[in-house]
Amino acid sequence: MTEVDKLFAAPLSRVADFVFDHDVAKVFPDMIKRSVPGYPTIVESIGLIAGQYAQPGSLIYDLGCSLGAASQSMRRHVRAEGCHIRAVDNAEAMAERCQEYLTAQDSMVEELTPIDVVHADILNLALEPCSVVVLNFTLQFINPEQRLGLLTRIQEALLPGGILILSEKLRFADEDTQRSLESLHYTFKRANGYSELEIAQKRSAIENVMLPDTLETHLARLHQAGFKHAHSWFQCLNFGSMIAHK
Ligand code: GEK
Repeated sequence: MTEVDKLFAAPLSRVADFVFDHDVAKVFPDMIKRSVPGYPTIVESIGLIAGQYAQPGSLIYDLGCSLGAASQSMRRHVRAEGCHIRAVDNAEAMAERCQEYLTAQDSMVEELTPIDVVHADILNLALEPCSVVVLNFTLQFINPEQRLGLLTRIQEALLPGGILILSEKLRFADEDTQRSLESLHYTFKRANGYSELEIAQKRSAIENVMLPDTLETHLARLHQAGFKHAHSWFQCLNFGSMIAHK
């Protein structure tokens, strides 16, 4: 069902801004695994973390779900009675394919947490009371000016004791650290079979679309959004994940 990512393999006369269309959806599982160091560990751990924090009878959100990897992991781990997962993405190609993947998971595994896939912009989505919210590499695609507003709405929707899991590509204020980890990230991509051309073209496609913040900016913003406590739980090269507690 999944194909090898060759989207940037041939020279392009003009590299357009990156969009989550049908071509991307087709190769997405291959693309994200070969591009994001630590992604499989993060996805598996999201299931474990959600399993610990999901409250009986509550809603769990996977915002910017793409093909639903985090949702699939949570469905395997959440054991609390009566939970429901809502996976949301504003890219039609992603939401459609996500639904197909989840239906396939349903037909193979019994008694999984029920889930619905919603094609919507998370900036306009009314959030219902929930115990766990996942933003797995989604916030970096949101306009920086709208990030605090979104996080505040998530904090307000969370039940007491609820958590947000926030994974992001990280930027580093210290220039040497930034250079070192960026260069190691390209080494990671080369080791996964991406050519210099693919790396360069992907970088120019994504640079106006995906705007990473520093870990310090994230933690300060989470506090500003009203979270009681926020901390990092994972980092691999320049990619990391945090938990924010209501
Ligand atoms: C995973 N979480 O595999 N509303 C809804 N969705 C959005 C919005 C928005 N405003 N902006 C971006 N997206 C996934 C991976 S990918 C990360 C997440 C990446 C969606 C966008 O359509 C895309 O599917 C996703 O956020 C980001 O666990 O490609 O690096």
